[in-house]
Formats: sequence, structure tokens, C-alpha cells
Amino acid sequence: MTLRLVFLLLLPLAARPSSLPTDCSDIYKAGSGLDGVYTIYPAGPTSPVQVYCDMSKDDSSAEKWTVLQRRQDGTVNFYRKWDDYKAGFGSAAGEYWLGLETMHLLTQSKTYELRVDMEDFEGQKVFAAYASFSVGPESEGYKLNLGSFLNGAAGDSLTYHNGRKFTTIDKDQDGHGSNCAMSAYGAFWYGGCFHANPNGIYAWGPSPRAAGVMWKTFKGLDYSLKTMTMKIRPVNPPPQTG
Ligand SMILES: [Ca+2]
Repeated sequence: MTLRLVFLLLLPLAARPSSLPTDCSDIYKAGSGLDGVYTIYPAGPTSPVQVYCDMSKDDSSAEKWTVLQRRQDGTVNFYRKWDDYKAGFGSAAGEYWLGLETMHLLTQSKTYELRVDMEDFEGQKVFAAYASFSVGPESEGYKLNLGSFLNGAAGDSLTYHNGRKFTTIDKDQDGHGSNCAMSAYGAFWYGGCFHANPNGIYAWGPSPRAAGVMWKTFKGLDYSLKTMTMKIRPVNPPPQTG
């Protein structure tokens, strides 16, 4: 085999890592237009992660949604410890949490906007949209960096959590004297404690103990929602900074 032939055979292999999809938008642009479970590589070829892609045919944007978190039927237990919230859990085909480390890696390379979709048990569907979303490194407690509230009938229950570190039942980084993950039966970027509790216990509607899947500006803090989904897509072009 000539050196020239070896080079030509190796070239596609060498080029492959840079073309691995980092998010659902990459997958869509590579030709896969159907909603469903795909594998993304937020930090190169050694970091495959299964994720649900919302390719939203109903909007004209060329950028598509990568689902970070989804509640819909209570089949997955979200009352978990730090290691699970760091690594991710559940099934990309159903309820899941993508994982803080993956969220951090994913949001380093592009600027993403966030949309939170939710529905109550009476069939009312609303959302809340934010200009940007990223998660800091573990050394900074996986701090939430959230842009301004854009729109959505759900109202803004997430700005309260901007700049907070992530808290679980076994890692208290909140701004409360006790542990909000314990009192809210969840895990989140708690302050003292929350306006939104997407990872709370699945409680089928009225939940007077303020421990359910909640969004204060939509149904208050005594109602656990039927569904909640957090998803991100690249902002194109990225907003001006400075
Ligand atoms: Ca605390």
C-alpha cells in the first residue's frame, strides 16, 4: 500500500470527530428531522449521551431543541442525590434529567436560549422563554446563568433562580438555613427556596405541601403540574455582549 493511499484512507477517520453532533440542532442539520431519541457528543467522541430531540416542525427556525429535563407521568423518581443529578438519570424516551456535567459541557460551545413548556391537568399548555441559558462548572456549584425572560403565558418563575448553585438532599448549596431539596422534595438551583420546582415530587395536581412539580407564576405553589420540559436551542446569531 502506498503512503498516498494510506493517507486517503485515514483522512475520513481523522475528520470524523469534528463532525459529531453536539446537540439536536446539529442532528437536524445533518438530515434527521423527526422528533425522538438521538445520541449527542457534548465533549467529543468519548462523551456520547442519549437525549430527546424536539425538532418542532411548527416553527421556522433552523435551530432545534435539545431536551434537558422532562416530567410527564411520574414514572421516574426525581428525589435523588448529587451524583445522580451530576451524571443524569431516567430515559431519554420518557422522563429524565440530562445531568449537570453534560449541561455544563453542552452550554460552553454555543449560546443557547431556554424554553420551559408545561401543562396542567385541565389541558392548559403554556411556556416561559429566556434569552440565554448556561450551567457553570462543578467547581462553582454548577451555577445557573440565565438570560432575561422573553415571553410566555407561564410567567417568569425562573429569574429568581438565576445565579444560584445547585442543591440536592445530600449537597446543600442554597440560600436557606436548612436544605430546600429536603423541604421541596426535589433538587434545583434553590435560593431560599424556590419559585419553580421542576424536579419536585410528581403529585397529580393539588399539592398543599409545596413539594410538587411547580411554577409559581402559572398555578401557584400548591399545584403540581402534569408536564414540564426544559429545552435549549442555539441562538442565531448570539446576542451582543458587553
Ligand atoms: Ca441551606
